[in-house]
Amino acid sequence: HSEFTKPTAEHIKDLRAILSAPTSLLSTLDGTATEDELASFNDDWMNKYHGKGPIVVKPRTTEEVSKVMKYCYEKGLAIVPQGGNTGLVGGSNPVHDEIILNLTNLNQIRSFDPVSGVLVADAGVILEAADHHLAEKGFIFPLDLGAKGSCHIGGNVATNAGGLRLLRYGSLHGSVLGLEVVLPDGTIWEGLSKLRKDNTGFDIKQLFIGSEGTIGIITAISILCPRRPSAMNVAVFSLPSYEAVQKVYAEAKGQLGEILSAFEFFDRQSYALVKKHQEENGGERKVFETEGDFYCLIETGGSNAEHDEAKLSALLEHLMENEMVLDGVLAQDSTQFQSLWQLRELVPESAGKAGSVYKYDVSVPVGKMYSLVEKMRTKLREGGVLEEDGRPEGPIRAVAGYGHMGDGNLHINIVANKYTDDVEKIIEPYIYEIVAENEGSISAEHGLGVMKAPYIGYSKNETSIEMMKKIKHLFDPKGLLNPYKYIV
Ligand code: FAD
Ligand code: 2HG
Ligand code: ZN
Repeated sequence: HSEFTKPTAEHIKDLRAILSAPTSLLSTLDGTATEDELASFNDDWMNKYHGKGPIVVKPRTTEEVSKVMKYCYEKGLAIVPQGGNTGLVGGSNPVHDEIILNLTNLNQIRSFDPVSGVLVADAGVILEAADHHLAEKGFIFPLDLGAKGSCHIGGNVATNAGGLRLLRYGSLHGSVLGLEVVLPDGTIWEGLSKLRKDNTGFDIKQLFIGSEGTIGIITAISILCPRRPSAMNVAVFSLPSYEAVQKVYAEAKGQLGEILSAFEFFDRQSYALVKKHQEENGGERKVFETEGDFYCLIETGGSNAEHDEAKLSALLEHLMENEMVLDGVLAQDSTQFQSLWQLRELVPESAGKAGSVYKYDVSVPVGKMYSLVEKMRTKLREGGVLEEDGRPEGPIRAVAGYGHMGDGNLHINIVANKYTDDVEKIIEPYIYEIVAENEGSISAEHGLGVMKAPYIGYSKNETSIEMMKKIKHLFDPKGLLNPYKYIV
């Protein structure tokens, strides 16, 4: 990292002169923060990646972001953009002493048009806050995910997050209509279009969706939001096998049609992690008479409660009668709706409570998805680190498979008693090899960050990587923005 300027107290003085509020800059270099106080910015959500950034800047306006960027560009100071810091690939933390540019203070809703459904908001608005704002007006944010209480909508766009309802609302590449971005040299790109259709040349905003803070700072987004379904329901089933999950998925698509809004699956090991976590927090409750090796969650969202319920009940009956599922629970009220969703949404948090988690987020054809989990277990057993699932004394405590079935997106969480090179060497690059064998993607939705940057070749060919490098260089010729990540 000697290629970048080392941040000093002199830089802090200059940056303070740019920022309107004294609390917008925290640093260990001038005694305005201790190392402990900066830990929540330097450490990632998994506690796997630990940066040593001595400066956190929290600008309050796009103009302030622009001035900070211009200053850092002139001085050759490296920067890591940070939203809610919930990313799972070490993308939002410094690797060395990069300046952390955190967007928390850019948190205003700018406008909402109830006719078009277009929301314009600052990047630092928390996803759940944006969705609450929309709910009051009968609309919904077209993205939902477990980290909604802390992640930023700007961070969601920067990672091109997928989440729990992509099946219904599609990718952010479709719903984001415009962006306001500060480029590495401080230039403000005014791209906050509200148009659905615009064929006047390259669609520049697409480059920033999923760019993980490597080519610009997203300061505001404009996004198309659908009407909130007036009727929503959820059912969770226990099943005997992965084949059964696939059959139920096909059946659900056929019988529910346009009201199907999510289809998630999780295995016995994932469910065990959640149950343990809930038990430890006093929330123990029997959900199924008959448990299974697999579970699936089906959500419907429509405009007519009776019509939707009739469809979902008919599906439930059909699945039970034909012995396609072992057991099923249909939410009876909004409390149960939430608690059934928790069985799925709590998997990442529960795994985190059980140990240090190696997370893999891959796309492969749906039929092949679960074989990757089985291969991974075999590999770990052969490596002598997985004795038996769930045994707390071995180096590996659990291998859990779950994910967004409808998107062909599998999550493998390998819960270890600690992060070690020995365990990592057994898993990587093996996991990427088996993904490549299936012509899959080594990152379906979490991104590359620092974790997968060296492995991009498993999913992208040389020509694609060359084009990515050229684009990076075009926007960030000094390589100051989120270095050591994405493409290295
Ligand atoms: P951060 O973690 O702060 O940053 C992520 C990346 O984006 C970094 O590279 C950072 O530099 C960059 N960045 C952040 N903000 C900006 C900005 N304004 N401008 C430019 N670059 C920026 N992901 C999914 O896709 N689907 C899921 O279902 C899902 N579920 C999750 C559940 C949990 C419990 C957790 C902890 C994470 C989950 N994630 C999921 C990971 C997901 O990437 C993040 O939750 C979210 O999209 C990141 O937003 P953030 O604001 O926290 O960004
Ligand atoms: C989810 O789908 C998230 O719950 C997180 O993408 C997955 O923690 C993970 O591996
Ligand atoms: Zn996911």
